[in-house]
Amino acid sequence: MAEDTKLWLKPISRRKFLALSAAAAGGAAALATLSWDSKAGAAGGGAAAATEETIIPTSCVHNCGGRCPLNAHVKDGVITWFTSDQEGNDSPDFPQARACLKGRSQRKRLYHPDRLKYPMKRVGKRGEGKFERISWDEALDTIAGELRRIKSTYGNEAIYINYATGIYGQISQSWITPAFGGALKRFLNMFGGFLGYYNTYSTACYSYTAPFTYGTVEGVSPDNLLYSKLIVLFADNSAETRMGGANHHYFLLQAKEKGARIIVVDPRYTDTAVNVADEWIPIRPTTDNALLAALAYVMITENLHDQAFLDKYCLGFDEEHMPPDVPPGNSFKSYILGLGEDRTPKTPAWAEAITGVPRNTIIKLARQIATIKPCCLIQGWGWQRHAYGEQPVRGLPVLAAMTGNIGLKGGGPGLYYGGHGVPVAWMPAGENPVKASIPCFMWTEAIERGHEMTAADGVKGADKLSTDIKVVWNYASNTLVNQHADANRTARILSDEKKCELIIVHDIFLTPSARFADILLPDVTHFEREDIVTFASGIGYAIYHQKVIDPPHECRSLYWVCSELAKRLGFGDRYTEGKTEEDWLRYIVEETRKANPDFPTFEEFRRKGIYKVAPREPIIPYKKQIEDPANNPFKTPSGKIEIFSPRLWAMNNPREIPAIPKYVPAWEGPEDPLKEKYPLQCISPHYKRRVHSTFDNVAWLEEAARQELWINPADAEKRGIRDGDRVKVFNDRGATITYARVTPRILPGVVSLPQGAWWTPDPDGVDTRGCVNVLTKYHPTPLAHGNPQHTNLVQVVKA
Ligand SMILES: Nc1nc2c(c(=O)[nH]1)N[C@H]1C(S)=C(S)[C@@H](COP(=O)(O)OP(=O)(O)OC[C@H]3O[C@@H](n4cnc5c(=O)[nH]c(N)nc54)[C@H](O)[C@@H]3O)O[C@H]1N2
Ligand SMILES: Nc1nc2c(c(=O)[nH]1)N[C@H]1C(S)=C(S)[C@@H](COP(=O)(O)OP(=O)(O)OC[C@H]3O[C@@H](n4cnc5c(=O)[nH]c(N)nc54)[C@H](O)[C@@H]3O)O[C@H]1N2
Ligand code: SF4
Ligand SMILES: [Mo]
Repeated sequence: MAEDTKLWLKPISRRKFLALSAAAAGGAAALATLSWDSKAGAAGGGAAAATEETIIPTSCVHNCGGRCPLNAHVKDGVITWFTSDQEGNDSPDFPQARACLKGRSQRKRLYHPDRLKYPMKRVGKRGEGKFERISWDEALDTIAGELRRIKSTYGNEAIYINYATGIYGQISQSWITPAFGGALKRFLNMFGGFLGYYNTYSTACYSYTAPFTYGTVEGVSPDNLLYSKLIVLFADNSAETRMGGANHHYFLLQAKEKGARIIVVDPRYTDTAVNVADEWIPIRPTTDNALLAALAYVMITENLHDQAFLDKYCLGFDEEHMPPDVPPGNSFKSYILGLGEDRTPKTPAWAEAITGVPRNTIIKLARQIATIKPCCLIQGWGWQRHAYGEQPVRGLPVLAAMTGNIGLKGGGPGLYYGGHGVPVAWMPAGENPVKASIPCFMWTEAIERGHEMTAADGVKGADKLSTDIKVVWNYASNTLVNQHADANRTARILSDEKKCELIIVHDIFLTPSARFADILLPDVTHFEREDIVTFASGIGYAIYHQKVIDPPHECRSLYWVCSELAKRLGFGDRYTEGKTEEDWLRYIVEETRKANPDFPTFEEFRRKGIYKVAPREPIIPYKKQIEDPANNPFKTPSGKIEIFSPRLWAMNNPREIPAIPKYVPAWEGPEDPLKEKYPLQCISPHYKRRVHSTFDNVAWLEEAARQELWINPADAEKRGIRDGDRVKVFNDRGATITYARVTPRILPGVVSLPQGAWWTPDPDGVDTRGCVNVLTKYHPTPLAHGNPQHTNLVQVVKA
C-alpha cells in the first residue's frame, strides 16, 4: 500500500481533530482533510504554523466570467476560510474584485471527500464508471504507448483536446485557442500536433457573426455605462453571470445610481432585472428578431431614426445604399416595411403575435431607444445559444446604427462588453503542425464521420479531415458529456470503443464525463500549485496564485503529467527546457515585463498576488471609424457597417442565412408544430450557485440555491404542479427529474432549468439531478456551427 494511503488511515491527535472540525464545519470534509494535512502542512507551515494563521494570496480560476483574488487563511496546515480583495475603497475608478459565494466556498471543493486520489484505468464497459487503481507509471506508459500507436495508425489529426474551461492559467490552461499557450498545447504541438477547434460553447454565434457587420467584435467596457442615460439589456443577466471581480453588475448599479434608466428584455425576471431594472420586458425565446424588427418599424414610420448616420456609415439600410447587382427589395428597410419578398410589414402587432410582447410596449420601447441619448444597447450571449443564434447578434447593431449611438461615449455598438486587460505572456506552446480545425461543438460528429467532414461542415485550415477523432484528451472539462448537447446521444457515441479509441480524463472529481475515461488522472487543484491568471473588465488585472497546501494523495499537475509523457516519448528535455513550474512563471513575468515595464517583478507579484490597472477612460468601440471614417474604414469588405452583408448574400441560403438580420422561426421554437407534443420552451441559463458543472457537488451552494425548474403558475396549475414538487421534464431525447419552482418570474409557455447539474441517470436512463443536457439537441446553427442549447421543446409532469 502506498505511503499516502497509509496516511489516509492514520489516527489524529485530539487537538488537531478539534481544529479541523472547527475549520471545516462538517464531519466528512473535516476528516477528509486529515489525510494530506497530516503529511503536508501549509506552505510556509510546519511546527510554527500550528497555532498561527498565515494568509496566502491565491485566487478562483474557473470559467464564471470573472476571476477573483482570494486570501487563504491557513491554520495548522488547513485552509480555514477565505477573504477576498480589500484593496482601496471600492470606487468606480478602482473597484475591488471581490469573490462571490462560490469562491468563498472553495474549501468544500478542495477538501471534498470525493477528490480523485490516484490514477485509475477503466475495467468495465466504457461509461459504466468501473475503475481500478493503477500506478502513475502504468497510467503514463499506457497513454504514451497509445498516443504512439494512434499517431502512427491515423496521424496526429486523430488527436483532439476537448473544449474545456475548468481551469485558467498561463501554464495549466484548459481552454485552447490559437492565441493561448500552456502546458498541454505545448506537449501536443511537440508530439506532432492535434486537431484544433475554433468557436466556444459560450459565443459561437456571437463571435462568428458580429464581424459580418463590423469587421471585428468590439464591446464597450462596463465603465462606459456610467455615461449612459438609457441602458437596454437583451438576454444578459450579469447579476448571475458576471459576479465577483468581473464587476459588470457593479457598474450597472453605479449607472442606476447616477440616474440611468435600465430595461431588461428576457423571458425571465432575472436577478439583474430584480436589482436594477426600471422595466422588464418578457419575451418568448428565439423571437427577439421579431421584436428588433418592430422597433425598427416604429423608428422608421415615426421618422425617429438617424438617416444621416446611416447614409454615412452603413451599407444596406435602404435601397439607396445597396451594393450593385442585388435586386431591389433586399435592403433592411424594405424588409421592415414589407416591400421585400415576404410582403409583411414588421408592425408592432405582427411582432406581438410572435414574441408575446404587447404592441404598446414595443412602441414605447422604440421611442425611448430612439430619443434618449446616449443609449447603451447590450446583448448578452443567452439569445445566441439558440437555433438561429446568428440573427439577434446582427440584429441589435442595426438599432445602434439607426440611433447614432455607435462611437458615442455612453452609447455603444449593440454588442456585448469588452474590457480593459493586462497582457501577460504564456508558457510558449509553439506552432501546431496540424492545420485543420473544427467548430468545437462538432467534435462528436468528428468522432462518427470526421473523414467525411469538409468546409461545408465548418472544417477550417484544410479541405477536409483526413481521419475521425480517435483520442479525446479531456483536461478540466465536463463537456465530454455533461456540458455538450444531448447527453444520451453523446454517451452512445462514446461507449463504442471502436470509434474513439482513447479517452483521457484529468480532473479532480469523478464527474459524469470522467466516468467515460479509459485512463483517469487525479489533478491537483490550483490551491496546490502556482500559476498566473489574467482578467479584463471594468479594470484589468493579473493574479499570481501561490501554492497554499501540498497536493493530496497522488494528485499531479498538468505540467508534471506532460513532462513525464514527453520524457517517455523522447522529447522530455525539449519540453521542459530543464525548467520547473516556478522557472516558467519567472520566465512569464520576465517576458511580460519586457512589454510592460510597469508590471511588478516576480517577487513583488508573487508576494502581493495581484496587479491591477485602472483605466482613465472607458473603451468606446469604433470611435475612430466614426470620427474619421476616411482614414479608419470598418474592417468589412466595403469599409462600412454592413447591415446588408454581401458575403452572406453570396452564400445563397437566404432562409437560414439571410444577408440582413431577420426573424427566422426556430425549429423547436414557438411556431414549431412539435409544440403540440412538447408545449413548453425550455431554456438553460447559467446559475449563480455553480460555474457550469463546477461546484455542483458543494452542499453549501445547493442549500443557497438549489437546482430547480422555473415554471409559470399558469403552466403549473394546468399540470397540477405545486411549488417544491418533484417534476419530470422530458422530450424525445431524454428525461430529467428536478424540483419545480412555481414563479411568475418566467413567461407562461417557457420553463428554465439551469445548466450544469451533474448527469445522474437511474437504471432506466432518467436523469435524477436536473441535468438539462439530456433534453438539448445536437443541431449546429447554420452559419457559425454553434450550440443551440437554449432551444428545446419539452413537456413537464409531476414526477
Ligand atoms: N444546456 C447548456 N449547456 C451548456 C451551456 C448552456 O448555456 N446550456 N453553456 C455552455 C458554455 S457557455 C460553456 S463555457 C460550457 C462549459 O463547460 P465546461 O468547460 O466543461 O465547464 P465545467 O462544467 O465547469 O467543467 C469544468 C471541469 O473542470 C473540472 N475542474 C475544476 N477544477 C479543476 C482543476 O483544478 N483541475 C482539473 N483538472 N479539473 C478541474 C471540473 O470538475 C469540471 O469537470 O458549458 C456549455 N454547456
Ligand atoms: N455564476 C455563473 N456565471 C457564469 C457562468 C456560470 O456557469 N455560472 N458561465 C460563464 C460563461 S462560460 C458564459 S459563456 C456566460 C454566459 O452568459 P450568457 O450566455 O449571457 O448567460 P445565459 O444565462 O445563458 O443567458 C443570459 C440570459 O439570456 C436569457 N435568454 C435565453 N434565451 C433568450 C432569448 O431567446 N431571448 C432573450 N431576450 N433572452 C434569452 C436567459 O433567460 C438568461 O437570463 O456566463 C458566465 N458566467
Ligand atoms: S466563481 Fe467567479 S465570481 Fe465567484 S469567486 Fe470564483 S472567480 Fe470570482
Ligand atoms: Mo461559456
